[in-house]
Amino acid sequence: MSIRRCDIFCTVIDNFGDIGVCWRLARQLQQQYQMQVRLFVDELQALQMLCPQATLLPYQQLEQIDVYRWQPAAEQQQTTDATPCSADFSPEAIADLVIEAFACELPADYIDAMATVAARGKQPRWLNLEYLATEDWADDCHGLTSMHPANGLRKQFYFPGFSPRTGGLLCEANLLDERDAWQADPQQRATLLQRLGVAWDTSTNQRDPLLISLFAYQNPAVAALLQTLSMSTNPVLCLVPEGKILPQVATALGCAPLRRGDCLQQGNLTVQVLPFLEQRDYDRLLWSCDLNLVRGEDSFVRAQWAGRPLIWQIYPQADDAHLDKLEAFLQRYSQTLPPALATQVLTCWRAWNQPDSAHPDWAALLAALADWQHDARRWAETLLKQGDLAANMLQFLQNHSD
Ligand code: TRH
Repeated sequence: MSIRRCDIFCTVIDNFGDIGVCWRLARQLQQQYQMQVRLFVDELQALQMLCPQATLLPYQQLEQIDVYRWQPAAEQQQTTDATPCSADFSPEAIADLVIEAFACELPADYIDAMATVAARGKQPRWLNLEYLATEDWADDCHGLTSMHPANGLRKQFYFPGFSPRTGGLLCEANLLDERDAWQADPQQRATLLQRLGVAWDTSTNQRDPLLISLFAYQNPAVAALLQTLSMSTNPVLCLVPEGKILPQVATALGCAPLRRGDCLQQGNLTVQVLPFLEQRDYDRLLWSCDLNLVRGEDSFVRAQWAGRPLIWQIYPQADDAHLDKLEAFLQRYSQTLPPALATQVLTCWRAWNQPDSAHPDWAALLAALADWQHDARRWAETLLKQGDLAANMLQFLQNHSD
């Protein structure tokens, strides 16, 4: 069955990762595979953060993708303004591939239409795109099928992950070439930073400061990190896109609440607050920095593709379930590092995620950045060997066609 049309349903739980992944996948399926894509999102404000040309209108076309606002059933019960989604949910309009992201519940009338299409002979393919998995169990869960109790429609579970038996990671076909071209041309970085209002002087022969990006949830560990950076022998420039970490950065620096554009100096450290960037610019920022502190899911994956050292703050879950996920990733990642560096990375990542659990030597980690750089680049190349998520997904659909 050739897949020409894809419908992606996304609910924004909180933050930007859900829509970040769906928007990226939608664009890739449209641009690389010329699919006709409809993207259904319940919170257009979140999309607007990543894609400033998005509006709050119930329908719009963005980069050749039809974007609709929809309200999942659970949300409809909580509001008096349950405006129906304006998209066509007739059986003729149902896509060949239906992706429900992160187990969001498809509209009942949409499922009914899928059942009608199935009764006519061929069920649309239905995938539940899961959250990123780092643990081994994902190998066995990837691709499992569940049957709808009422109408027998089959849905398969698709797990992004780090082993060849999972679905891989989102990565556009030209991403690493674009990254390489960017990293080979310091002028591009200078132009980006100037556009973002960062004072970046390329005219002198002075050494560039160490460039760090900081995207994090609330995190008390930031104080010790910033203190170490302020005592660095070389200048450090830490760029912080607006977000949840700002109050703790302000406390650590002993200053008034921080706002976009603010720039503060402490010792050899300069901290500058950036606006939240358009999603493509955020990639470019990651490519530009010597160290990226990232969080959640999508920025974590993008920082790996950047081929630069990274520190991950994992999305916290109930009962500390996220810590197993963190350790599973660290197991994979640290195996590819020289032992001394691996120990530093393990300690610092653990301390970043559980400030009382470990005593990080941030200074030692920073001193190892140049070595880590080579490994970070190699890691990205290794990951690419398992293929990218969109290509793997289409292959999966072909291999499991019924
Ligand atoms: O925003 P997040 O914390 O999202 C999280 C995770 O996805 C988590 O798994 C999920 O359960 C939870 O949300 C609900 O972090 P994440 O995943 O990195 O998503 C951020 C997105 O924002 C990503 O697509 C990158 C993008 N981004 C920009 O476009 N511009 C920016 O300036 C920044 C800092 C990020």
